[in-house]
Amino acid sequence: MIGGIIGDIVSSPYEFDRGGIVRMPVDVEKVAQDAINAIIKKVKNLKTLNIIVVGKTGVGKSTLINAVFKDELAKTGIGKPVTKHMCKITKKGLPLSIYDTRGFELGKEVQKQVKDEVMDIINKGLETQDINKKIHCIWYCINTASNRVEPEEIEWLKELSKDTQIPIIVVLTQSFSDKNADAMRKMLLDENLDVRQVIPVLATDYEIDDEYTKKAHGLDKLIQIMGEVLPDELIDTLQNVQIASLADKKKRAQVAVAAAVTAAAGEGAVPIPFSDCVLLIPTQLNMIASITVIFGFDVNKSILRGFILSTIGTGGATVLGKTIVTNLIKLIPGAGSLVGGLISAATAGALTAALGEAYIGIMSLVFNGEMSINDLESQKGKEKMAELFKKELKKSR
Ligand SMILES: Nc1nc2c(ncn2[C@@H]2O[C@H](COP(=O)(O)OP(=O)(O)OP(=O)(O)O)[C@@H](O)[C@H]2O)c(=O)[nH]1
Ligand SMILES: [Mg+2]
Repeated sequence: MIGGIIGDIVSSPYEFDRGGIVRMPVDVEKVAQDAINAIIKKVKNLKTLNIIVVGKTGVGKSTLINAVFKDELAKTGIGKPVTKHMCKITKKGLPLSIYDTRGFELGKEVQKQVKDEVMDIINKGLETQDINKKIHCIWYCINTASNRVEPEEIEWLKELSKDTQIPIIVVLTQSFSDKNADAMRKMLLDENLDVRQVIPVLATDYEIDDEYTKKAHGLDKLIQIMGEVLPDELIDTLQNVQIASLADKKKRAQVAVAAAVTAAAGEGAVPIPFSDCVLLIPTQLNMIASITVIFGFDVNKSILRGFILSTIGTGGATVLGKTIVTNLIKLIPGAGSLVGGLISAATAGALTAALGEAYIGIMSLVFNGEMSINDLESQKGKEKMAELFKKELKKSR
């Protein structure tokens, strides 16, 4: 009997069954609070990602930034001038700084200043030896719609890649014509530039005429390449702040699930008295916290409480561990039954995997706008969570 068992919050002391086995009912409130604490700690520990965005005025830098990162950063963030032609955009609580560079279209003299300022910012970051202060990537934006790339831009791209070790990604903005984008990409590739990728992007839908709108595209590719060029320490940050690729968030979240499954299997053969805690031990809490951070949503305690209750369904004093676990196990094909009051390593792993996948499923629905974060607190949201968990259990091995 899982799902919908939304009983009172249990905070009672140990109970004994007829065999004298100690049962420890789960204190859902405490578990939810522990999960929130774990999330807060993880967010606090995220390293700051620093990106320089270069490109002539009007190429679509701000549009790109707003489409890739959460909170409409270019619109709502605070822009602080750090040099004559560079503005650092940040937002409280977001582990991200964008250096927006301007003036590259204003002739040779200003171009030289911009170049010097970029190098200066890069070198200052390097001097600190602090990952939170270093520049991790440069997005060099060129407008596809302009149909041309100035020789000075090619020249600078060559200089930049020669003078720094920072990965450079060329973003071909406003690529509403695939043909033009392909031609420009090919032309740039022929220059043998030392850049990581040349990616055509349309950051937001583009209405060509009343009948035809070109859909936004290319942002997922940009995130994928970012995932490849950034050091591992910054991948959780990237996923936390990006809103452009669900596939990449899921992939990263599944890494967290796999790690938890391995750990849970290692902790397997859990004695049944504690089995209603088995899903709530630090391994699973940590997994849920990791997935939350990767998705980057503001998940509150009430949502987590709902998730716990609607998946493992504990909480009611009438529903004790053995019943829950026995019923959950019945859903897992080939898991057998409880033997000697222990659940096997495989079962512990399967339960953990199902819990993680169900949570990823819920987060994905929110990402796609099929549910809102607030919906998760409603009865409908809880039913959805229970349904996903059940489905995942049935899928397992
Ligand atoms: N539909 C659509 N319009 C875009 C896109 N990128 C840029 N634009 C439009 O191009 C114009 C300039 O875009 P911005 O993002 O402000 O360009 P910017 O590079 O930030 O410009 P500056 O801040 O002046 O340097 C705006 O009117 C945008 O709406 C896109 O991907 N899709
Ligand atoms: Mg702008």
